[in-house]
Amino acid sequence: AQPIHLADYQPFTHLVDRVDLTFRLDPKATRVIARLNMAPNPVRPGRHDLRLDGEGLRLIRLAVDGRPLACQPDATGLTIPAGDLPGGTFTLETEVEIAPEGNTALEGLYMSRGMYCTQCEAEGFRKITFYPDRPDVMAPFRVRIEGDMPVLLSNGNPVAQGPGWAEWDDPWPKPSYLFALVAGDLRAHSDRFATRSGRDVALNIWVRPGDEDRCAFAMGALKRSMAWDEETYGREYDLDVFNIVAVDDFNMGAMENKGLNIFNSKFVLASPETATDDDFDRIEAIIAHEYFHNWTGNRITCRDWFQLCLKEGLTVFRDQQFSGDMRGHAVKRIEDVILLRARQFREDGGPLAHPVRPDSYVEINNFYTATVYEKGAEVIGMLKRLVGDDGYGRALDLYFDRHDGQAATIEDWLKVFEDATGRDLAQFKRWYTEAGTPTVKVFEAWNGGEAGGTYTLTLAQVNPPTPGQPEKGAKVIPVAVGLLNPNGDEVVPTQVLELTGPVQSFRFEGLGARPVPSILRGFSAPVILDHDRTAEDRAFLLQHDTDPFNKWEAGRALAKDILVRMAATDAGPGTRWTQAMAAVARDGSLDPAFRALCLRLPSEDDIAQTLHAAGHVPDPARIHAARRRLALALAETLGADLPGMIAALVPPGPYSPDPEAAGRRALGNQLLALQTRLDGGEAAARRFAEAGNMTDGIAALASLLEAGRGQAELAAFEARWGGDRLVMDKWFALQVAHAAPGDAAAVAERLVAHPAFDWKNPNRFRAVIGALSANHAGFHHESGAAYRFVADWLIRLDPANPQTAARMSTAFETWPRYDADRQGMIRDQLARILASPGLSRDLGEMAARLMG
Ligand code: HT7
Ligand code: ZN
Repeated sequence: AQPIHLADYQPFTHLVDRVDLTFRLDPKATRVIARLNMAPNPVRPGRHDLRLDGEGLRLIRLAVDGRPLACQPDATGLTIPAGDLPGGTFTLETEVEIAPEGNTALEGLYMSRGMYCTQCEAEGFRKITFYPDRPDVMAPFRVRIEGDMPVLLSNGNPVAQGPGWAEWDDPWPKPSYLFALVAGDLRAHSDRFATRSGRDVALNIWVRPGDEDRCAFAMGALKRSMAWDEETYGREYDLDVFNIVAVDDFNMGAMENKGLNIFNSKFVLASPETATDDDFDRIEAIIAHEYFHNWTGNRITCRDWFQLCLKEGLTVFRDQQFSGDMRGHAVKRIEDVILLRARQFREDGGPLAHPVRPDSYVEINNFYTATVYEKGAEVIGMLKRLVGDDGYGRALDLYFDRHDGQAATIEDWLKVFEDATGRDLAQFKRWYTEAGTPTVKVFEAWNGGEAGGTYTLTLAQVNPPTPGQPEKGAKVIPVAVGLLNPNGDEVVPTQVLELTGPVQSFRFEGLGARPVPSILRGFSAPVILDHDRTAEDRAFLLQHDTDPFNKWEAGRALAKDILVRMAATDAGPGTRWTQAMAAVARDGSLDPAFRALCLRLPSEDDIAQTLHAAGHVPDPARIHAARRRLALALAETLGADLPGMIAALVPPGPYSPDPEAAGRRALGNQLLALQTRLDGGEAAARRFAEAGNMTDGIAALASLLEAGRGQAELAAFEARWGGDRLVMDKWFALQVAHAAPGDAAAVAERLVAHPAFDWKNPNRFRAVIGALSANHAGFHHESGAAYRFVADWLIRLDPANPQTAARMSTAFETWPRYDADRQGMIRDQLARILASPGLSRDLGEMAARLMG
């Protein structure tokens, strides 16, 4: 397949003024009748053929202004010659037949356990009807659904309904990727929201019968999101109804279709018995994210798919702000950075690196990445820091005023910031157009004197080569810095240094003593800080830094230094980190959630990333052993205090997922994992037996599996939850995630033979194959068994669901880090994937890029 280039963008030849759709639902033969009111696009003068996208559609009828045409579709669409079109406005009518029942790719109209649903982003609408399936063609839609289902839903407001039919009208012009339809035997969990201008909005969460009592948390999150967007961004909801539907078979997390969000049921359904604190957290964040898209994505959409970060980066930034407001900014920021480093830095450092705004793609589904989403959000965080909160507020108001109802670009976005703040963003734009994680090297100089000394901080940036981009210019990097004196007092409060050149020095004068700098506070830029620091300085910052992110970062860096040393040499764990962490664990003045984050060791993949960056070849087995050894050392340091500390952290009262209680459980369960290293699982087995909520139950089970126990508990868990798909996903994933390195592939092999392993369900597939690739030492076991197993399953899944197969192939993206044997084994698997007959465009593009 040929790549598509941003440079080739042209507006569409025609405008669509209005869309009328009729669906006659049938699992094997659904009829879709489309009436499109169209006109030539004045920005494309002259007469043009009309090219409509369409895939897998059986054309029944085609007419222009009532006159039948004999044009026949090809594999990707339908061309109506200019000569068959009137010079002015016209009505195009098509009737097609599709088979939702056989649609396992879960794009377009498909069926999930008897229920019809759609997924149109990015290019799924073309699997429903012939249409210019591109985001810059926007039109109001009216939809009639006929089908033998109790609930028939589409976008917008309900117009009319009767037995077996319903009509919906969406007055807001939208691109086809935001179209949605759902039909099924569903029950609603309902509520209402009054907007600040007085619109009374009906809210419904639609689920399968029996799941109604697991919707309350999601509904609360929706109402909090609606209120927050009004208060923080001045954005109100704009329809009379907001519907959410939970679906079991779904390729990603959720989808922001106008007025009809469709969610993976995993991100809606929650009760204390079935969902963990992390699940509750994610549900709140994803509900918010999809809701926020109503303005950043739907009212203002993307001109083309290269601009995906325009809506995704901004909406992630907004959902992060929201979660910070709801649950605490310090902990949220640390969690976001852990995720950014684990996913985006990993991507940026390998063969799949691409700019936040890519300039070419083969399959756009392959660009819903951590770079577009998470780095896209970081870029907005930097912009906000550079222009200040007021400047950001003015720019956003201007963005909504100027571009409401439009399909916009990154150039439009940067222009509103320039116009609102007067700042030139030409250099800043490199963050959008250049891939790779910059490294900022730090040099310090101290010049003491009678009247006070001068401290000079020199920062140098290095922008590494990435595929297709060997050389890069310097970026604008906001580096938030504060200085502490040797007593631990902050002598220079946070200020933002702007690094714009390759090397720059910043002077701080009149200091009484050589300060200890706290650099990159709040992780003010997505960069790797290369700062040779002593363990004393790190321990000092862990104790004294007033910036919670850098306080955590200091402990993290201490742990990483030790782990790198342990994995690369025969060094032992020493006592510095363990003593420091024991003090953190016991420090009742610190938020338990923050303490839990401090105690959480860097992941094995993160250690491998760090070792690679330091010029070592990571050995997965040694990393695994070092990490366990360090955890044991911490457990031994806390020793006999652990049971008392664990007991004291149990939150009072009935289960609640609120941040305070969740933080206590997070710390308590982390200490339980340490306790398991000392008692072999006695306490964890008791905790499992007594657990009154899923968070504690899963944590205890994970600890037991880590200790090589837990078989009886797994059986009890299965006996209790065997009928619950979402809970059983946890059961599958946990066993693979916590399998010993040499057993992981065999455990996965055994689980795919389990009668409940439904490989066509993306959640279940991810639970086993995804968990195996996330078990670092298991995936990279020297036998290569896990590499073969994952490749086998990607090859099997690809014909059924190319999007999910392609997404999961990122398991192989880190191959250049490892030794020649592992590199060879992974490349053999990639070659095998590439040689598979009938390989999809999705997986084909990924395997080719992974090969490099
Ligand atoms: N905008 C959506 C991205 C998306 C998607 C969702 C579900 C299935 C397939 C999908 N392809 C793209 C989700 C979001 O970012 O909010
Ligand atoms: Zn999104």
